[in-house]
Amino acid sequence: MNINKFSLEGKIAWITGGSYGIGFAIAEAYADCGATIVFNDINEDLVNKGLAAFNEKGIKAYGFVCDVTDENAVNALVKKVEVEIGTIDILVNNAGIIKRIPMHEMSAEDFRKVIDVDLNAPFICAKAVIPAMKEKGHGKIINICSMMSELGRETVSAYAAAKGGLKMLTRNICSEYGEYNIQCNGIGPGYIATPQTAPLRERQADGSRHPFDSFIIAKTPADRWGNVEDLQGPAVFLASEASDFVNGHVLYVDGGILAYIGKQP
Ligand code: NAP
Ligand code: GCO
Repeated sequence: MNINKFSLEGKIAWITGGSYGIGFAIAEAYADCGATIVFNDINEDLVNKGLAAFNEKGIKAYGFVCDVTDENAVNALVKKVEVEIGTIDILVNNAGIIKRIPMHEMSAEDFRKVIDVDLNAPFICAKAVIPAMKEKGHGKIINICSMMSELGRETVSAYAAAKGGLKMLTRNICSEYGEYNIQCNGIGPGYIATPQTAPLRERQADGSRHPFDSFIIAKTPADRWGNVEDLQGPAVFLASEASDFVNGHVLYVDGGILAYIGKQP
């Protein structure tokens, strides 16, 4: 097999919410494989934080302030990138939020906000890049799903609904655009140590592990939380020619949680 199938040389990759966390790690891996990196975040401070972090890694990245829920802003970003840098070959819908509130206490506004960022925005961003991908005759769209695309748990009703919907949006983009050589797949990270999950890992006052931390360790065959580097290889695979016949799939990178009933207490 030609190992260059995993190369991203000459490709332009847009990672939404890529200033830090999972998005940044994926962007770093794509840059290491030769891609030009475009990222956005919700405010200038975060974009500058991301630019500084990429610069520290020796990566020339293009950063933009853009709220992915704002369709006009997204379309303007894509147009600007196409004019100044080139058409986008790879889109990673990474930007996301979570609100951990018991459903009976959650406002409809909070529910809508999570759906807006975690489901409506991936639709907006994918819709913005598909026309040029159709024109070029190829494209890769990678939606960052979640174990909550498959499972529920207390307090994450909006997030699970959004990520479940994102799994089906992934399958529908595959169905509608596969004939144009556009592959749309998901990555379903398990529990990854990032700012988003920091509240679930905080040490207790007595120095003991957070109960949820212990719970996840017992549910994970790998016996550890994931780190952002665990996602880099799968993300490169799904962005590269090596996955041209993989479409509509959610690749779970979860250390085996979804396969495991959990360690007996
Ligand atoms: P994170 O640390 O919260 O980072 C999310 C990024 O998206 C942040 O830079 C955030 O900016 C940005 N963002 C949020 N709303 C945005 C908007 N409207 N427009 C533009 N950017 C926006 O999350 P993460 O842990 O790296 O997770 C990244 C993705 O993986 C998310 O979709 C998450 O649901 C998913 N995921 C995470 C885990 C995990 O265990 N960490 C597991 C499965 C799936 P702000 O800082 O301003 O919010
Ligand atoms: C939670 C966590 C999870 C992870 C991830 C798991 O509160 O349960 O935040 O939702 O973020 O989505 O795959």
